[in-house]
Amino acid sequence: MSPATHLDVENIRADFPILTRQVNGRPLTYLDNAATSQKPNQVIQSLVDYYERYNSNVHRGVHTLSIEATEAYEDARGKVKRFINAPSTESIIWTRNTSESLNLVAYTWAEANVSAGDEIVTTAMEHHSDIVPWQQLAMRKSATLKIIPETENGRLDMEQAADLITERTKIVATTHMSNVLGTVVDVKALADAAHAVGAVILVDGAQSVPHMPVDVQALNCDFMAFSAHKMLGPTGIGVLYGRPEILEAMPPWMFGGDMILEVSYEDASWNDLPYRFEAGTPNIADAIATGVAVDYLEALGMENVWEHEQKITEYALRRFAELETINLLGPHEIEDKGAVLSFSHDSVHSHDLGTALDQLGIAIRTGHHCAMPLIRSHDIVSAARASFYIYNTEAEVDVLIDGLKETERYFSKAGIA
Ligand code: C6P
Repeated sequence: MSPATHLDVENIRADFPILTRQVNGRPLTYLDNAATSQKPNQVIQSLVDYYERYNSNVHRGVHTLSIEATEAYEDARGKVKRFINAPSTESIIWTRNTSESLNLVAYTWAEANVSAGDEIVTTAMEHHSDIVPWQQLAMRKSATLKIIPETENGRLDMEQAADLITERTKIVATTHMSNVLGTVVDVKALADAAHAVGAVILVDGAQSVPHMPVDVQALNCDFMAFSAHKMLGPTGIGVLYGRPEILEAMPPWMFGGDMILEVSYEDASWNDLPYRFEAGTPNIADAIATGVAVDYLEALGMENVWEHEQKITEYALRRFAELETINLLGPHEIEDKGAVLSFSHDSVHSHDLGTALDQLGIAIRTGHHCAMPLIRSHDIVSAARASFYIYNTEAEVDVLIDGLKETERYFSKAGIA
């Protein structure tokens, strides 16, 4: 057993009502955190509190409820700014999720700045949300999409990255941490390479911001996208960070209420940042609850969150090594690896593994993980994935390993494994 970490996991678990659930007669072992995290009482209660006490629209009313809602909504933006060390609240745009944040950049900055013959550089490890918008943009603009490959040991090939980022590159779009391999990418090195040729860098932080200290200024990134639901917050709310001077020059994407300054029957002018990119009544309750999720994580300390997850992942890697018929994807060592373990079985389909584990109360994800090109590059069509968060324990890793052994015995008795 590894030594204890700075997180008091027992206390943390007491904040998450769902973790007391039984599933199929067993205590829930929730290992699907890369898909979405569970929510603590504090976040759930903040949603109830908003609807019970001060539900009203923001930026539009002079009455008390509207003022309270506006203050809480903007306060949450300030918390997010502090959490990722953004230079100003103007650089924090509320969106629906990571996917919308990435699309926002593709449809605004990139639409205005990428032309025929230009190059867009992304990586072999991207989620569909960070591939498809660039494919579509490349088609619209007759631009070229280039892919930085994965190395044999599950890292990003930084030598190839240096060759692929050229004077023609307009944008580098990279994940910070792969949702399949767990690989943590050296974003700072890519940012330096992008800036050296006058390109911008967009970072998909969906899997990094919830799990490690992230400082957008230290990383020197121009854009960072992430979702609240993977970091203890509600679904339906996400963030796009943008470097203020870049956002200032960016055309709006969606038009409507709150994003305008003046409107006549003929024309319109745009509101200040960040409202220019937040058309219509925003997701007020969920933005406020995201602020509460940030408070929760900050109280734990992101260094401690990362340390806890490194310990549990290291333990899981050791235990997985016992399973001869399981093939791990991505790095097999803890260096540059977050709390995501994807794997395939020699003969049992990942969906069968997932279904069998569910019978034991264990929730993992199975399938292509919205990263089909990456999964196929590993000569498989589907993988199983266990992913950990602040409330997971080494004992739960043991439950998973025992579950996999039991599943293997079942399938081998049936003559399948
Ligand atoms: N990955 C997973 O199970 P949304 O759905 O917009 O909140 O996040 C999209 C997204 C973008 N990038 C990365 C690296 C991601 O992991 C995800 C979401 C989930 O892996 C759901 S497909």
